[in-house]
Amino acid sequence: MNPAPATASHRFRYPLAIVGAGALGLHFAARLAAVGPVAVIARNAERATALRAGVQVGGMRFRVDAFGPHELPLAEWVIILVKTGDTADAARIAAALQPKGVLSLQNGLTVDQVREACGPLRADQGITTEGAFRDGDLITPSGAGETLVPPDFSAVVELLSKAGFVARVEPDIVAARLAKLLVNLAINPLAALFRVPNGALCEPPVRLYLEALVREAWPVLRAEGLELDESAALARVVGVAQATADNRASMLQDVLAGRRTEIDAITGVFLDMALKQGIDTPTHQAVLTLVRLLEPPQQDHT
Ligand code: KPL
Repeated sequence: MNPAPATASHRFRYPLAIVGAGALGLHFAARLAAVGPVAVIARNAERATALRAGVQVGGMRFRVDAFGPHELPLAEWVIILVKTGDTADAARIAAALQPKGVLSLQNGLTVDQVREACGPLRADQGITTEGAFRDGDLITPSGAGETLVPPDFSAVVELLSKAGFVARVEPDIVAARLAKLLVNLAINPLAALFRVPNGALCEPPVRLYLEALVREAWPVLRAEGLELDESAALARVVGVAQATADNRASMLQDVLAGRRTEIDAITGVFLDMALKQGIDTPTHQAVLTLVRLLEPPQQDHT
């Protein structure tokens, strides 16, 4: 996808733009739009037109300032909220908005890819544990999480806080990203395999699997810089699962919609780390194989 940069006929500069019109992107956009202008960049012009007609987010009908990739506005700051398979395209679009900075809030570890696509622009990756899911045209926010951003992005924290999100600057964003990876490693594949909302993962029988995944994951993530022992790691995962109890994890949503999942960007990335460290992680390996079996044979990043 070749993004078209903003032209002189379309000069309004949004304080914030979101690249990605999935459940989470629209959840963020709806709340931000209640307190100021926000642009949403959809995957194509047809989707943008549909969004401009309105979308239901929770109890609110929301007319989105939506744009396709060939009619881009300008923006001060850009948040990327697309699936990991679409990162490079999304980052190129984000850069074409001519912002002060591009912030990925995606799952997985996408920071290198985003930086590469953004060139000299300030670009980094924060984390969010906000949850939302989509049923047809209805987006349902499901459990307030928190959003942590690197120090250079305090302006984004201000915008998010004004919209009522729990957001803050996190000086050790590398550790925060590893903590989010831990959460995704345990919650996402199990939610997809057992087809349950996040809260059910803390109860038997799935709890056993959750504990096994955390037990294998924490030594690997610790060696990468996440200062958590086994019980703290488990408490972190259970805390997020309970805070987003009614949410369908994004991997479950992908499986139910017949889409490709983010298993390679989550468990695949983790298995590479474990391999480099020479640590055996058979349960994660099994989970990767099982989730791949649920995916459609052809790539489909819609
Ligand atoms: O990031 C998430 C996801 O679903 O991808 C969590 C935090 C697990 C919330 O569901």
